[in-house]
Amino acid sequence: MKLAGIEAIRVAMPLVAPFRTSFGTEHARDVLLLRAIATGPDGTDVEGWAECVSGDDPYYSSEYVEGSLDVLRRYLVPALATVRDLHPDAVTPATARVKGHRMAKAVLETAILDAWLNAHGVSLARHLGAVRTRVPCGVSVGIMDSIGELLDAVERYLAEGYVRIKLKIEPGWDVEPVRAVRERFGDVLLQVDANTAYTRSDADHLARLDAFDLLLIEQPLDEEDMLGHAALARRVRTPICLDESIVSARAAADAIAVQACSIVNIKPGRVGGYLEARRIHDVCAAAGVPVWCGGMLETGIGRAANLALAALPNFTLPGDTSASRRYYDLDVTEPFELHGGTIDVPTGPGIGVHPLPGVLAQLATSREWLTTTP
Ligand code: NPQ
Ligand code: MG
Repeated sequence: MKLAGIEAIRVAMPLVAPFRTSFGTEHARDVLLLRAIATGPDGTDVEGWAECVSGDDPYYSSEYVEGSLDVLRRYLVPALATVRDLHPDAVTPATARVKGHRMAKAVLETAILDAWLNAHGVSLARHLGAVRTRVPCGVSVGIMDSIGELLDAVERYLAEGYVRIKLKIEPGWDVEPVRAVRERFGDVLLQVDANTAYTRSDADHLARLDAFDLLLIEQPLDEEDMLGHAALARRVRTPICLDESIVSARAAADAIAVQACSIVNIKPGRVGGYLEARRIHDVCAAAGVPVWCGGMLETGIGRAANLALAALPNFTLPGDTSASRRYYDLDVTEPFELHGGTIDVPTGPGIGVHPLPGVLAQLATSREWLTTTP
């Protein structure tokens, strides 16, 4: 396959409601999409689409949209010019000289992967090794101004059919909201996500969450504090799950080896793409560690690919793979909908979806061709 061009498209996506976490309140996403154009083996052109999960600001991770676009424009896309026969497996080696920037590398690899799969008529789900045609879905619920508001939100999501609730927590918003949700909604599958908001000295406090039979506590401590998580895992009964700390298959293997976590959240953007995400899945499966698919407020483009990943065998916990309307009134693709607590895994070639031209025309704020000239 020969690369003909890569276009960067930025799309303004207002959220249906503000989403508050320990690192800030989001009102909208400035989404970066890549559109790769390539010439397939039979001489006809194919498109590949992918979404970058960088936030507007470097508050969840060090990456952010302007930075991701900059490194794509200056380094990552030009690095592909040296590759003659472009295959998805060639993207990581071609860009390996660039340190970090995993979200930028992920969107590039995924756009090439989608184009290549489109050229070969193979779905991403099949390519990754999916074993399910639909996946059970959970929902992530932000920090609210009051317990009453939180209970109303959880009630709505349960009525929509979500099979698992994840509460965002931070110091001052943890034991009481968890208690309130547990008392009101009985034995619903429930977990919490701290996004690094606690320190090692909070271990006794976090152990109070043991009373509520949570599935897991996600990323309570700093992303670099692997041994702190191992110490915390010995102190609390609730399983520790890592998100921000797991940046590669090696990091996953190390975290498991030192018993820093017993469950792993996999986000392809955070780890450099779907191929590394599958390696993490395999490392965890071999160690008997369950995984689940995280979410980054994706549009239908990122959501479609996440559903394919979540259909792999060791994704045994419901993911943050919510329906389009959890985040957006108007999605860039045909909306993904929940039925019976599940979403169908796309079956078409590649990621199985593409942006609706009318929606893109309405929401795009800029379009730019990235040059492949080194
Ligand atoms: C998590 N996601 O699991 C993330 C956090 C998150 C669904 O809880 C812009 C960019 C907004 C990145 C909001 C969920 C974000 C973001 C939340 C990441 O930790
Ligand atoms: Mg998280």
